[in-house]
Amino acid sequence: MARRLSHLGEPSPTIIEDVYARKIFNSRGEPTIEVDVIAAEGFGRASAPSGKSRGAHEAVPFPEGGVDAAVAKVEEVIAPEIIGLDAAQQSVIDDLLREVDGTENFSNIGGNTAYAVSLAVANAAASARALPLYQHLGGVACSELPYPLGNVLGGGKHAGGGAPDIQEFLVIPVGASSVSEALEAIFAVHRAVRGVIESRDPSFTGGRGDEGAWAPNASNEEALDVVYKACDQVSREMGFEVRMGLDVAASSLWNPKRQRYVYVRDGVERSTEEQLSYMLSLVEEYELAYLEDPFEEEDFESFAELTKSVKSCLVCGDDLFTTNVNRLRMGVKKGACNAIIIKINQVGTLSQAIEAVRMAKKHGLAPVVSHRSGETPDPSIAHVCVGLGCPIIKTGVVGGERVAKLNELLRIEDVLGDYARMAHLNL
Ligand code: 2PG
Ligand code: MG
Repeated sequence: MARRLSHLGEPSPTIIEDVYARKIFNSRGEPTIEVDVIAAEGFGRASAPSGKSRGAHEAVPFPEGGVDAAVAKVEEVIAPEIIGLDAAQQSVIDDLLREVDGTENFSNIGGNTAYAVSLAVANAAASARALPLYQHLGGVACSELPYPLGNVLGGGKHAGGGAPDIQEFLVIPVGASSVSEALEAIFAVHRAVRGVIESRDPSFTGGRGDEGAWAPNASNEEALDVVYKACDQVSREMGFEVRMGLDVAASSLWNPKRQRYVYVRDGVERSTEEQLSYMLSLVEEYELAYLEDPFEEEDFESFAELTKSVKSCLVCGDDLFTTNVNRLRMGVKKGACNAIIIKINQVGTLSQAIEAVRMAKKHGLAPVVSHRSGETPDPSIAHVCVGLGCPIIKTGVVGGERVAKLNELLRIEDVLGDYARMAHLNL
């Protein structure tokens, strides 16, 4: 170990002494990678989530050979490079990961491998500095907390055949004045949704999709009505507004040959123009506060058309942007979206995600830090969201791996005490 000094030439508590990787399992029971980073005076761990409805422009999750190959890459290729470096220099480590990989999309070492190393390094640096990760990333002035955006009913690729075509029916408690109040509201809506489903379908088995959202045998319209009713009920009970959102995940519905959005459950096909007017009608009828991926991932123009036609609704790009600054730059030029999903493993490293957040804020897009459908109990994204000052966290409602992030927000709120305040929502 030759390089044991920090970049200031002093002995540093954040110097990386060892890196270790292992295979663990995510919430779907699929294998994934976990990385431990041991710094001179700290320890960091992170594990990678996995998407099911992935964007075409995302980083490749694992190298050829899967998780076993990823673990071997960490030990044989990555560890020797980063041992001796300073974990506090996140961008140096992240640049190195890209260099070691040598491809545009992390197809050599895997985006999830890069994710786990990058975030474990950040956690190790925070631990060595005796700071929570959000403060390591955002500094001492960091005190704004995000609104939770969680799905209470689901379909699409995250559920079975009888469920709606729209992937996620989301709720956001825009009127909450604290995280604890916000969480009470989303859990109440989740419960209320079950009640409304059962009142309409006594044979409902209580089945849930990948992210813990109820997966009923229901058309898209029935599902929209159920969630709208539950939001209304809980808004009245709680005394503040809880609004509805959707993740259409429209690339999963798009049939490029037919040039149509195919809604299998509803037995309906829509052209791009019809999809636009359908989306506009949903925003109006259900007073949507949030609409993610309403069009397929290459159709920047329709995103722009919708964005300029709605008021008090965030039009968010997930598969459209894949947390990638080059895609975001295209979106900004065309006026597509006023919000962007930030999923670190879509690009691989924390530094690249930070760059996307900065660019989004500069151009007035709300960054929404997000989980994946296959998650681990790793709570790091709650810290990333607070540390980077993002106003919304999309991390599901129930399920241990989702609640892990929400409970971490409660801990942060508790520690901040009187300094805690909710972020500003441009709604
Ligand atoms: C999405 C996500 C998370 P996946 O589309 O936004 O909800 O799904 O992780 O399967 O891409
Ligand atoms: Mg999405």
